[in-house]
Amino acid sequence: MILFAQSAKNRIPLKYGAIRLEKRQDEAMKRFRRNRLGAFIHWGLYSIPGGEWKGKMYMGAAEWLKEWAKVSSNEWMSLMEQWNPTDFNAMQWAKMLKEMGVKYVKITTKHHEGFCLWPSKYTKYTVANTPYRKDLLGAMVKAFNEEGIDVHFYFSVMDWSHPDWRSTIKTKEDSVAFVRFLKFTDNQLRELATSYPTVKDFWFDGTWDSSVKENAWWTAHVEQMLKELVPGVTVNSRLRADEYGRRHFDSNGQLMGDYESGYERRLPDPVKDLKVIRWDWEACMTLPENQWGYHKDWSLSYVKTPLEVIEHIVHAVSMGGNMVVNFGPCADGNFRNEEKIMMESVGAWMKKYGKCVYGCDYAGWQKQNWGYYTKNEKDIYMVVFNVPYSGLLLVKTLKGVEIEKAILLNGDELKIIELGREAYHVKMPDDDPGEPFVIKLVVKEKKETVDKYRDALI
Ligand code: H79
Repeated sequence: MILFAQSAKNRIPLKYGAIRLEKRQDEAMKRFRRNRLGAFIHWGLYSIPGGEWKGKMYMGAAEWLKEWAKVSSNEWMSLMEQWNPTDFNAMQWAKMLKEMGVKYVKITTKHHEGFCLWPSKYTKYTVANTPYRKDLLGAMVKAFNEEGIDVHFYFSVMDWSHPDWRSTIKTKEDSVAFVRFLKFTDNQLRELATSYPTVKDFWFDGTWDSSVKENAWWTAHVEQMLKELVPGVTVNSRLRADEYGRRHFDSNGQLMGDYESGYERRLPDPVKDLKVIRWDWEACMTLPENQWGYHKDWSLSYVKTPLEVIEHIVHAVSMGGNMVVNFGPCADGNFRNEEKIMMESVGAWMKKYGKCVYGCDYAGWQKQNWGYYTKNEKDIYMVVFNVPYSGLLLVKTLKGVEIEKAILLNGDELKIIELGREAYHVKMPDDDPGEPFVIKLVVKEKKETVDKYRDALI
């Protein structure tokens, strides 16, 4: 593409930049892409206080409570004495998530606080040293895999529990400590990769500090190490920095890691931001405005409805991205009711209409206000969220593409009215489905279409 060709001329040599210029096309990456819908699980010591510390409720993200309430690491880690999720049932979690229709789950193996859900031998702050004792991560990996759900590991590089963690390197001592810290992190990552070899992805967080940016070599090394240890593994862009301290995209504007992971609690604009289709990407979102871990009081911010979550999922897929919906289970091992209802509602919709999500991609057709297009091979899906008063859904095809049929997923055919020059009306079904629904367009290409991936802005 033109933009790549231009930058190729001015490309500067980088030691720790992108290791490839195009999307990965191997089987493991195709699987990551096909999966499209995932769930996040944020579960750690922060799930115990649930946003409340010494009688005071904090509105900030519950998993950052240690920071908001200025709790010392020792005091925070003493929460481990209360860690005993007796209601935790990995098979039940796997079944619930399977019902929701997610194809993969991203689990917080270790969040910023430093508490490990697996019995790491490199720190005492693990589930093994709590009243619960058993390996929670291992139980989840096993149960999810048994249900055919891929497991991805969330891993925070920033570790508030570790004496050698530094956000900035100011002295020689800092630098020596940080080298030890990187060694410790390597050990934990190697431990995760070898103890749970079915892991499909590592999703890094807590990598924004200058200490990490100044050690770009280490981010490149981790990507390489994990890829050697786990064939096919995918790694998010948030891990990576180049030697100029550029993150996600290197100094030549090329994506580092396998997919872009900057869309946190937001999505690209379906018209203005079509550039995202040039790389793989994954967005993640919370149900409240910004709560990842369990927070006792969900009245403190707006909570998304199932309808909104379904729209976010389709929105992401329509632009060639994945969507990960977050859940923050309670410390006792139960999901809150709002989350259970969300899983069920999304699942019911995915069961009926998931065809427009799994394995689907950007269709290249001009977005219309009734909803989104997705595409699977030759089939185009219209995912209708807003029904116009006229009951007529405007469709503009790509040049040289003709619509032969418009059919509901139950097989009913809809009336098509040709308006001329690649424009059509598809007539709403007589009975309004009363929920977002899907129309499959069977299309015929009159001739080779050349502008499939045109950027709407150029
Ligand atoms: O795990 C969830 C969040 O806890 C974590 N990522 C998701 C998946 C996350 N929280 N915040 N961030 C990521 C972004 C960090 C923002 C920061 Fe800052 C801005 C870090 C440093 C400057 C906010 C302001 C936090 C500390 C100061």
